Amino acid sequence: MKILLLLVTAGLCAAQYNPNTKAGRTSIVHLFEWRWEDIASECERYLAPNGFGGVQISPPNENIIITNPSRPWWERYQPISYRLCTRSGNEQEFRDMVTRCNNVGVYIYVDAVINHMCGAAGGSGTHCTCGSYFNTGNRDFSAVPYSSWDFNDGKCKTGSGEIEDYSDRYQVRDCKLVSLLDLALEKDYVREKIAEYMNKLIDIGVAGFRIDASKHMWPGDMKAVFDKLHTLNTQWFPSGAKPFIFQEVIDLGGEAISASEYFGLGRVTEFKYGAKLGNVIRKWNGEKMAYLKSWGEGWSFMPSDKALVFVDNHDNQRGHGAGGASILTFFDARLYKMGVGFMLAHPYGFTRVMSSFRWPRYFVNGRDVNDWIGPPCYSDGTTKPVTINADTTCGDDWVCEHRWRQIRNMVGFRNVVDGQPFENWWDNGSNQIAFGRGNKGFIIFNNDDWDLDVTLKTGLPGGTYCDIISGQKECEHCTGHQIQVDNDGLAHFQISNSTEDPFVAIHIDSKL
Ligand SMILES: *[C@@H]1O[C@H](CO)[C@@H](O)[C@H](O)[C@H]1NC(C)=O
Ligand SMILES: CC(=O)N[C@H]1CO[C@H](CO)[C@@H](O)[C@@H]1O
Repeated sequence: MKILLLLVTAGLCAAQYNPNTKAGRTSIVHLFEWRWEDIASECERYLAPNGFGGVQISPPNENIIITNPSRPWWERYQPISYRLCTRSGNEQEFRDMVTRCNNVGVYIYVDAVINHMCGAAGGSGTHCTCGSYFNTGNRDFSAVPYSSWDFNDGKCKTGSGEIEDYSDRYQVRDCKLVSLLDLALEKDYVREKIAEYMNKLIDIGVAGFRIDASKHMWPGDMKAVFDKLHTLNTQWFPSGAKPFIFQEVIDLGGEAISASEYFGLGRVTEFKYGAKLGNVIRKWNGEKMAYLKSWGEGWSFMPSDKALVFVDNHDNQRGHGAGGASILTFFDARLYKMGVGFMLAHPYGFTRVMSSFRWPRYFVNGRDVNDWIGPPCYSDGTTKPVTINADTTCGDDWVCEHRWRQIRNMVGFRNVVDGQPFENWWDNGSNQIAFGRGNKGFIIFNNDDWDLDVTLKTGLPGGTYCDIISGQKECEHCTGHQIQVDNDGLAHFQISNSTEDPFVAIHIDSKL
């Protein structure tokens, strides 16, 4: 009996690392700033049929309305209460989205902003997305409610009350991050209020959380909150399933706080991944793709089963957060597709695909002065719906990288090769590389400035395969290049360095 209990407990704990996605669905997509109504439709019409496992959504709780600058995307990281109304929609629309997505097996992951409330200069009034009264002067957030007792003002030891020195772990966790009012998570009342919010979302049917600004909270305080969380809604999830937790901890090395302090609570965002991959694919700092042979822990990343990985996120694609200039984004589409293709083919980590809106980048002294611009919206600030063009791309400045053929088909590739070993590596000592995933899939890149022409062992059974980068299998036809694999698993590849997408990927489900 005792042993059984122990086993059950261990199983429950482990579930926080488990994304809770349906079997055979191995990636989630961040539909940054999308409206709930559009996400519900996207789950049904696109994400489910194409094998996406889930959606990370923008924060669903009430936030301050910022008018100078006009409605920046970052206003959603300035909570006013835990009421569910934002530019993405109201509670009714939120519930409808969760139900409709869950019903087609695409789960919802909430961006939970629990470290802080809005900025100290927010003022007082009802200029927020549900119209709840607040006053930053006396720390009154009436709709939670929080009062001055519930913030870390007395605990922070810096003169300004702000984080002044990132090498001091007490400052990083007890002081204000860019003036955001820092909640006292050591207080049971605050823990209760946060847990109440998260439990409401769990009961509605969400599958997990991205925990914003985790580095700025003590892991022990976070654990106390997570210990109060319900198990997932059994209408869609197995009994006893715990919410997936992935924590935003920016750790590029060399700071007081390391990602490993959070491994006990769930997965952690691996920010080294996109920063290093960007350097490799851009061929900066003497990097080359041949070095990717030891990608993963071999590059001193965190253990694969703790990592949430991504090529870019909503912060570092516009120069916020970690990463810097090397980060690949949709603005560098050709390199970006290679980067995302590599990520989705490689077994390391749990993968998140980015889906962005376009903004007019404008660099002054190396900094994008338009990095604040919010989602496509009407003059009254209402977020525009995501329109879908006849060719399946998105309109109105919604980029929809997840709908790009190369990226969508690689999400499928990852599902097909799930659990298969990384093998049959080849490289030319430079930027031509290839590898397989057991006998299920094979991918080859030419990021050199000359053509590739080589015969390689793929590990795949003999047959004719359709390349899922230049096209795909439709009925029994291939709309892209065909690759012949002989009975020994050998295949001949030719990739011109100036082709639109200098990589080729085949898998058993693309066999004709
Ligand atoms: C292909 O390589 C040639 C040099 O061999 C180079 O001039 C050209 O820019 C390359 N094309 C691309 C798209 O990188
Ligand atoms: C170092 C280097 O460039 N090695 C090889 C890369 O691949 C081509 C053929 O695909 C060779 O010609 C190069 O010598």
